[in-house]
Amino acid sequence: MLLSKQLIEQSNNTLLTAHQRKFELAAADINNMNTILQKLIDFQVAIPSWALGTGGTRFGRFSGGGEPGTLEQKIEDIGLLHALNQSSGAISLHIPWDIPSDANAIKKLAAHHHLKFDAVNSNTFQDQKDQLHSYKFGSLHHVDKAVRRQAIEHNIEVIKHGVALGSKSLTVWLSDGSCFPGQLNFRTAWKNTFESLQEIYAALPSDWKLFLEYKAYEPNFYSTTVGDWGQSLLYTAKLGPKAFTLVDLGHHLPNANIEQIVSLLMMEDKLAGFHFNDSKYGDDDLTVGSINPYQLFLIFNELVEGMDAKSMNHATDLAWMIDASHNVKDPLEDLLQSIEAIMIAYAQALIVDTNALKEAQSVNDVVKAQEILQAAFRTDVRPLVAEARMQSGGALQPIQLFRSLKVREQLIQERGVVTVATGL
Ligand SMILES: [Mn+2]
Repeated sequence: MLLSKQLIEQSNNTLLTAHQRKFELAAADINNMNTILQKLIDFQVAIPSWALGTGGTRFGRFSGGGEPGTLEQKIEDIGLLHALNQSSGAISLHIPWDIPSDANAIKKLAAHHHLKFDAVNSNTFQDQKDQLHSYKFGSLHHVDKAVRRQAIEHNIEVIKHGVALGSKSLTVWLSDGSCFPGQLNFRTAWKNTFESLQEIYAALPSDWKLFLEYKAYEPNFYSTTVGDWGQSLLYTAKLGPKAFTLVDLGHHLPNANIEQIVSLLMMEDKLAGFHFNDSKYGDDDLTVGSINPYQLFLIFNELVEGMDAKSMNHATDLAWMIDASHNVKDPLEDLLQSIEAIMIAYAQALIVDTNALKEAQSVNDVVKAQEILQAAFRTDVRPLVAEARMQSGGALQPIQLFRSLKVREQLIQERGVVTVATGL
């Protein structure tokens, strides 16, 4: 289904007076409002093709109705999100879950919904039906060269799919690791992985990037071969200038200082971008900003400061993507909440008084530094985010409109109650 501009405008008109009152109040204290609004308008977050269905756990999956059963339907769903918030203008495909049968037709459909193709993702953490060798004991680090070869070829295949669609980057996340002490020789595993990555790196087109995502644990529980940002950076530094380290917020051990990691990766020009989500305990894949919005703000504060220090384009120089899963929510409503949380954290980072903060840091005024950061964090920037959304043609209240238009009910009518999206 398509949401007409007219429906969105009608809805905005009924909310306009209340919005303007809140916006003017918020705007009164902000100097460079137009610059901030333009940055918010430009900022786009890619939606992964596996986030449109209801997420599961290893104990069960409770599918909702009207889930997209095909790649075409997934693109339509992201088109709906983008129509509502004008901030979800890209899709990130997972191969082999979403192999396009006709790349040109898929490209056309995406363009019709004003969507671009973000990074393509390979999958060597599962065995596929027709696969010759198993990834039970890893893929790029495997002790058997034939398994490594198969995993390398798969990644090269994924690059080819991406080229056909206009993607410019490959994200590699490996579940390779070990569950028990003694299972692996760490150095052999590292060297095998590095040699495999070198072959994939060599197959990248000249304008492509390789993103290497790390994760502390799970599915392996004793060691992970790309287990933290140091290990990922070691690989990407040795691979070359087209290799970058990807930060997934849920892939750290508890209480890790992610904002510091981000800051240093940017300093080294090695930050690829983000997989956004939130977590309480581990890789929980919860809605962005649902558990620890202050951490998200602190990360964006480092991002904005670091990108500005290098004159980077906030919207295009790093990769922004959601990587979350939704056990108990409507996936589309959840994604709207995640995008909103990202935009709020970004807007708060944009209003930090950077000069005052530098001044406070230079004289060790710890209290002042905290006051400056928390003044931004405690500012209600929702009217700014809503204004940017309205100016770019989106809805002032996306979730409210999604519900009042009964979008999910219509999708269930179109697709049926029992539909299951591909993914985990
Ligand atoms: Mn991820």
